[in-house]
Amino acid sequence: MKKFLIVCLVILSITGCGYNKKQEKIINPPKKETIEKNDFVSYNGLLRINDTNIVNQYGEIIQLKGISSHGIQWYGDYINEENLKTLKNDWGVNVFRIAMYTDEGGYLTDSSIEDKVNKYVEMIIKQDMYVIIDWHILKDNDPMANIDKSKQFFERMAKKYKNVPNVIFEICNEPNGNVTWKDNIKPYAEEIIKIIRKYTTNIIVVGTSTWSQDVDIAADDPLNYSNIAYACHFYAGTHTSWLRDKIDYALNKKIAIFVTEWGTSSADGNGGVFLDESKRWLDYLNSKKISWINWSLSDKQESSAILKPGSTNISDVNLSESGKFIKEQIKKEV
Ligand code: DCB
Repeated sequence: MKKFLIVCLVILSITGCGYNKKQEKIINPPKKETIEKNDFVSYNGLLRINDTNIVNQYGEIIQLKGISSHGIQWYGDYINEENLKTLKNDWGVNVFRIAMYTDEGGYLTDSSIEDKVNKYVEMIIKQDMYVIIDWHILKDNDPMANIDKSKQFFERMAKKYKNVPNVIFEICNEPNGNVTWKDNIKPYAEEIIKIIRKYTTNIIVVGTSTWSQDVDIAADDPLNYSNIAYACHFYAGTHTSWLRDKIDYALNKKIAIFVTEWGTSSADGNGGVFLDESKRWLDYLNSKKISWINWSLSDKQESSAILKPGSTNISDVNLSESGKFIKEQIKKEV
C-alpha cells in the first residue's frame, strides 16, 4: 500500500501538479484590492490573448508600453537597475524588450550573451515589469536558417521561466528578403511554439515577413495555437497609413497585433525625427489598445536612440528629441 501511494505521488508530481498549479493561478488571481496598480506584474499577472487583445489575470484588456534595448552585444550595459527604475517610476514603462541579436556579433557567434539575457531578465522581473526575450534576427533574414539553435535557446528559456508571468517570448524579430510566411516563418514558428508550450502558456510574439510588416498575410493563415500575438514593426519616416491599413485588416481577421518595435526615425534607425507621423501612429495604437515598444535604449548617433551620444544614464538632460517625445507619450494616460 505504502509503495503504491509513493508511486502515485511520483506520477502526480511529474504529470499533474505543475499544470494544476498553473490553472489555479488563472482561476484564482489574488484579490485586486490587496495590490497597488503600479505593481504592474503583481497586479496583472499572467497575460493571455483574448480575441485581438492582451488581457490580464482578471480578464481586463491591458496595453503594454515600453522601450527596447538596442543590440545588447553593443548597448547592453544600459540595462541596469538605475535605468530600469527610471523607466518604471519616472516614465511609466511597464514592459522592456531585450534585443538579443543573433547575427552581427550576437548569439550565433557568442553564446555567452545568453548569460546577459538571464541577468537582464532577472533585473526586469525585480522591477515588476514585463520582459520580452527577443530572438533578434535581421541580416540573418530567414528564421529557418538557425532553427536548431533557436530551438535549444527557447527550450532553456521556457524551462527556466515557466510559471513566471513577466516573460514574453518573441521568436523572430524581423524576417525579411526572400522569406515567406507560408514556407519559412510559419513552419519555424510551429516548431518553436511547440517547444515553449511544453513548459508555459505565456504569450509568444511571432514576426512576419518584410521586416514584420505583413500582418495581413499572417492573418490569412494564422497559427493554430492560443496566446499568440503577431509582430507589426514600423518606422514613422517610412511606414505610414498603408501599414495601419494592414493592421486593420489583421484585426478584422481576429488576430492580435503587438508592435514590439517602432521608431520615430526612418527605417534605417536614423533621419527625422518624424514626430507628427509618430503621433498619428500612437493615437491609432492607443485607440485600439495595441501594445507598443520604442526602439531604442542607446546613445548611438542616430535619431531613433532615446539618449544623446555619451550619455551614461536616462536622466532628462540626456534625452534626445526622440527620447523626450517617447517619455511624454508613455507618461500620458490614454
Ligand atoms: C529594424 C531592426 C533593428 C534596426 C531598426 C532600424 O530593421 F529590427 O535592428 O536597428 O529596425 O533600422 C538598426 C539600428 C542601427 C544598426 C542596424 C543594424 O538602429 O544602429 O546599425 O539596426 O544592426 C529594419 C526595419 C525596417 C526596414 C529595414 C530594417 N525596412 N533594416 O522597412 O526597410 O534593414 O534594418
